[in-house]
Amino acid sequence: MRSRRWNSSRQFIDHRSRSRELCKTLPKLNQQQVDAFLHDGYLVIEETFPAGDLEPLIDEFTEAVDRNANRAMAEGLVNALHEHEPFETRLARLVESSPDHAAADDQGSILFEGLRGKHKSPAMFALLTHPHLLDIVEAYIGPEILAHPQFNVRAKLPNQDRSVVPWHQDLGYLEQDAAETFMVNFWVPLVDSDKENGCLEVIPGSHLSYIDHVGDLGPAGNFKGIPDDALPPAAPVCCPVPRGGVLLLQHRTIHRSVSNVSNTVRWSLDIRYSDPSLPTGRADVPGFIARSQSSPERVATSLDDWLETLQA
Ligand SMILES: O=C(O)CCC(=O)C(=O)O
Repeated sequence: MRSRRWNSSRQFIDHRSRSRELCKTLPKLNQQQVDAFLHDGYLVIEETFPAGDLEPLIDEFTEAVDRNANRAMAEGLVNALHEHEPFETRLARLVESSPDHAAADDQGSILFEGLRGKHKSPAMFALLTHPHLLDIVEAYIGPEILAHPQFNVRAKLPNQDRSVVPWHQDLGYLEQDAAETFMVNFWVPLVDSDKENGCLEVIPGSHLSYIDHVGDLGPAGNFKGIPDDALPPAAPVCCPVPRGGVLLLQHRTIHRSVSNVSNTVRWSLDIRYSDPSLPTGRADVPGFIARSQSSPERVATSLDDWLETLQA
């Protein structure tokens, strides 16, 4: 195992003084919270936006689950629609009751269409450009903000090995040209999240160095990550986050998600932001400009603008 100390105290100090200036305008972050994220590499903010602001996205996923259920029924993958189950449980009941559980639960199953990875929709665009999220990002990197191309929606089902994510740093999933790009990463649950339904755990202070990642980790062997014997000694912290809250992470903060041992689906998004002038670690996939003081005309104002950047 080779590890590399991140020795950029200058960048650290610059961010701190910038944030001290900007956080005065933020109703949602006090100075202590601003500093805690820089110092610890993570921060739970319990009330980030009114939970109702997540409804449009939840409605889109609810419709997708219904559409997928009907297709799966037509194709014989499921034999009950479970249409009275709520958002929190319907997908789990569909998969569990399938006569071919392995096929239903497969990542490529029609039951998960539109419910995994890079969901691009009006509600997703609205969430990515939510002013409260962008205000938080601005406190750390200033008013030039790129919605980073790496983001995910995750429907983490009960007792589903393939969605248990081992210890890793998000930088381990990016090209290393992004090593010095300060990123503000948000983990956004769409339902109340806790240890039982598989929330995240973090290692405080682990954001100061990068540790090489290896493959085939996690109970299903499907993720890159950091082996246990290479982890720093600090005790992990479990980070339950209520719906309407977020967990902030830096791109070197070591974190994992634990198994969902509840009987509900732990729905979440993970999204990221960085300065548009700095490498994203995903040179081949564009993000979009979510906020810009210097070039407001470059800001994407709709889903169409976002989709256009992908074609450029
Ligand atoms: O949501 C999860 O289960 C894992 C999320 C994660 O590890 C990440 O966002 O990097």
